[in-house]
Amino acid sequence: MSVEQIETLYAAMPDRLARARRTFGRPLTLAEKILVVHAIDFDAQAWDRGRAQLRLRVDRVAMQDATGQMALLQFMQSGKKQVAVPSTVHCDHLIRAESGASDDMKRAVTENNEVYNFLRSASRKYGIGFWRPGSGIIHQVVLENYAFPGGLMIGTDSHTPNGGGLGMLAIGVGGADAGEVMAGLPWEVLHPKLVGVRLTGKLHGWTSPKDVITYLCGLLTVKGGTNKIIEYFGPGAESISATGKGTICNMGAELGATTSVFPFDSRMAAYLRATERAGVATLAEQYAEHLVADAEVRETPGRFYDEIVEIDLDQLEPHVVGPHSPDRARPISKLAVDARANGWPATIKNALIGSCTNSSYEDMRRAAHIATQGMKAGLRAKIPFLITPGSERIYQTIKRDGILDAFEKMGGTVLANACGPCIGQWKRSDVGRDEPNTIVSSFNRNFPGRNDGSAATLSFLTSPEIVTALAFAGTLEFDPVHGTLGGPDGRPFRFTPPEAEELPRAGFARGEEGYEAPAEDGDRVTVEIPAHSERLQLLRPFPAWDGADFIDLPILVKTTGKTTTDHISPAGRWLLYRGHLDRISDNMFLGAVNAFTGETGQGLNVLTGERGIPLAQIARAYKAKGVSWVVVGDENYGEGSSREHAAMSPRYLGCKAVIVRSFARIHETNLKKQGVLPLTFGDPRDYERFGENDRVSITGLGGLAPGKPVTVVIRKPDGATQTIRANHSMTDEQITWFRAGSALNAAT
Ligand code: MIC
Ligand code: SF4
Repeated sequence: MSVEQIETLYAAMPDRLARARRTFGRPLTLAEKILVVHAIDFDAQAWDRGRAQLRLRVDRVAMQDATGQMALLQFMQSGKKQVAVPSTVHCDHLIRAESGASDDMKRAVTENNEVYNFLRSASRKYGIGFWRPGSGIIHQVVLENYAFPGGLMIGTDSHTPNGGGLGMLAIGVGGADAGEVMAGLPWEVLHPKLVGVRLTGKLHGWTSPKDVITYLCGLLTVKGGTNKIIEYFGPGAESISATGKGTICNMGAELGATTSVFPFDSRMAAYLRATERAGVATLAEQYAEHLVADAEVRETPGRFYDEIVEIDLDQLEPHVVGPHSPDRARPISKLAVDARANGWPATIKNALIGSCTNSSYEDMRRAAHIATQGMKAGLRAKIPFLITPGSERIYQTIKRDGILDAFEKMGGTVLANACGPCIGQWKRSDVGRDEPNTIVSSFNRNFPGRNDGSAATLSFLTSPEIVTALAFAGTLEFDPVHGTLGGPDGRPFRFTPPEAEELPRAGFARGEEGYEAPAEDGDRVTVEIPAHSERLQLLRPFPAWDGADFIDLPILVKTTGKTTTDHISPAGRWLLYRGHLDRISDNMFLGAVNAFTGETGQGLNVLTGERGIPLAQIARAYKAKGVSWVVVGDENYGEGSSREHAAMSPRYLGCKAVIVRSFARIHETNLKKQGVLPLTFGDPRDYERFGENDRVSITGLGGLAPGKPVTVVIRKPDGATQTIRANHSMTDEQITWFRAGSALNAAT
């Protein structure tokens, strides 16, 4: 948005907010202010947290290259000529880390040519800004260029909340949501509950923004934030830089939170000025009282938030989380003991810094401060040390300021400005396929198989400065905060706490940032999709519901334990097929653990009796016979990413319903959008009732209505039946999606 458009938004705030205070009869939190200002129709809107469906006008849409393909393919089905809101595409996920930035970039551009041409031509045609491969990771580029206090954006990536570091409500969604908003429809979301996090004290020494969020992950768990906005406030907030706030909001996705946000302050203004947006900074300063929670809320928060968490930054220790889940948290001082108790290999094989979560100038400088200390003591990295800068601007700046040089001298390799190893785009040759091994990174996710495709890799997450110190030690036994390392002279060496400026003194260096504006006349641009592409496939609408109940459907899989989107639709090499629904569907449930057999990704074809068959193959066999199926799952099903392939592939291969203990927000919406029934057990123990050879009927679908449970009948192989209730959270409108076969069918 231009400064003028932001000014128009801000100018409307005083009146709108005063009206909301009158209607609610109380002061407002920051998140509420942003929601109120973006309501399509304030008066018609129900403002009932945890229950009402909000209809909102968003300021911006951002898409990355892996999810953006489906978002654009769906937008194209709307038949619109131009996007209705400012939108951008960012090429970051498809670049594989192999031998360093320059070679990796060349290879990516060749390998992904077809996909990049599609994204570029569609962007040019429909009025979308296009950020070339190498320009940086979506969230870093958005923070540098587009995020602003008080704004509302959606992004086809779960870490979109990064924008909360600049006081924006930035929310991760599936591609269907993005496609609809770009086609001019309002954006709908369940009115989130509000968690207030009051920060006191100051960040200091080794403790960094990452520790605020890893600590919180331990406290609230990966589902603690579902359908909630985490709003930070309190005197400690101002001790955190804008990019540090970005780190905290970014990784709020690991709590399952709808989004996270910080109040506007001087650190945000400084960042806006450093990124050449002084006009926005001045405007925000002028309207500052509207870009923070009301005074009464800050003074007596307990009355206005649904939950309150207090964190004293003075007391907070650096934390390390993992392996396999970001909420497995402990302070660094307990890491060695925990590793020994669990038999995790202490030797670290790789140390990685960067990613969208932690690749700011401040992060890199703090890590470089540790790197320089280590080298002065005569040490070098004991293990491979990989650095992914978040954007071209960061890359150019850290190069100019000698930071890259420090990393390289210590033995590090600089990778492209992209997601790389964070999303399995990492060609690793240092360990055998199923060899248990330990890695540490400053990333945000660590589900099994995430980084290198191997579930045997134990991935720990912590701040970039701790990762850098661990790279010198090569072992989880080392605690850089309290311990010493043996220097080459045999004398014990102790790191001093990292220190860094948050913003480059000489300003950011600007290289070729790689932005391409849309065409003046989109009508003259053709979207490039080669006829027999293996990577891109135009979508065909899913069939509408035929009006019949679902009778005697087999259970394709009953998953046990964590079933993240990485389990349902793995990334890594499968990223190749994100624009080709048929091809990517071969990855369906490859990472899911089958409760019936203990196998991963495999199961029983109940029609033929064959065992050990990949689940996607079984689904295809059922589909060929016209047999639909259901999935049974556990808690927080669909946790993690926004990739709607985890809903589209099941839909495409014949899934009618997913019945679980609980859902993660984005995935539940994605299932609804694609016309699959998302159901939760009336009683969580009902999960135990489902057996491998049972058949499942879901009845009364003609009378599907909001808040009304459906009946699920489980028929056992001996013919005995058990009837249970299952709940859904569909609104009237969402029920029309189910009937039409998908949200897109309902809209067109
Ligand atoms: C992730 O971090 O899991 C991803 C890869 O960025 C995903 C998006 C995708 O799968 O393309 C996300 O976070 O939404
Ligand atoms: Fe990319 Fe990793 Fe960030 Fe997802 S979490 S956007 S894969 S860097």
